[in-house]
Amino acid sequence: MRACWIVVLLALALASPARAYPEFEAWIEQHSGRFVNCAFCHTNPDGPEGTKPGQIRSLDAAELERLNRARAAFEPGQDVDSPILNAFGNHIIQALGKRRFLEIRAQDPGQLADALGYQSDLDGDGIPDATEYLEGTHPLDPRHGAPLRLLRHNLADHWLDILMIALATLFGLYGLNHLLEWAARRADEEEAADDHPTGGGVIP
Ligand SMILES: [Ca+2]
Repeated sequence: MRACWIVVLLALALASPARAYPEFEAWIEQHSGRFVNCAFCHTNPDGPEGTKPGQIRSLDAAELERLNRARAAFEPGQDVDSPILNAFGNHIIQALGKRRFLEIRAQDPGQLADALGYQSDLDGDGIPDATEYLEGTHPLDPRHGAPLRLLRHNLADHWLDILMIALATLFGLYGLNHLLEWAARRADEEEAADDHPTGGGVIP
């Protein structure tokens, strides 16, 4: 009996650190209506368990060391660089600490956005990571975001380019219009000269 308990406890000890956190995935999908997978926070879209790149059984000794350091980062502000997490996943643990992260997971995964705050924008698309979490868009893909937010950001970011293109187009059209008018005038003048020749030097 004692041996059974040891086996069960050992299995739990080995299994629990490797588990992903599907509560967050489920919350994002329910809140945003968008489908997300483990790649929202993990290196591998199939999650942390397995032998594929970015999964636990593929890690070498140095990567396991980084993994263990990240797992022990219970307080915020520590250097977190877990090989099974992507930049957003590492940012969460670094910003909140694993203790607060696990509390949010148990209480309400929706609290994660406010806990992170709205300053960080890892992909630089103008949409804070926390907002992307709420809206189910990927915080590491600058092409993935609510279309209107991306449009506003792009307009604000590239207004000078857009203005220059608009001015170049206007000047181009203005110049083309004048060129066509000049060509038409020349054609009219040549036609008039053909209809009324000047007489070619005949002296009366
Ligand atoms: Ca973003």
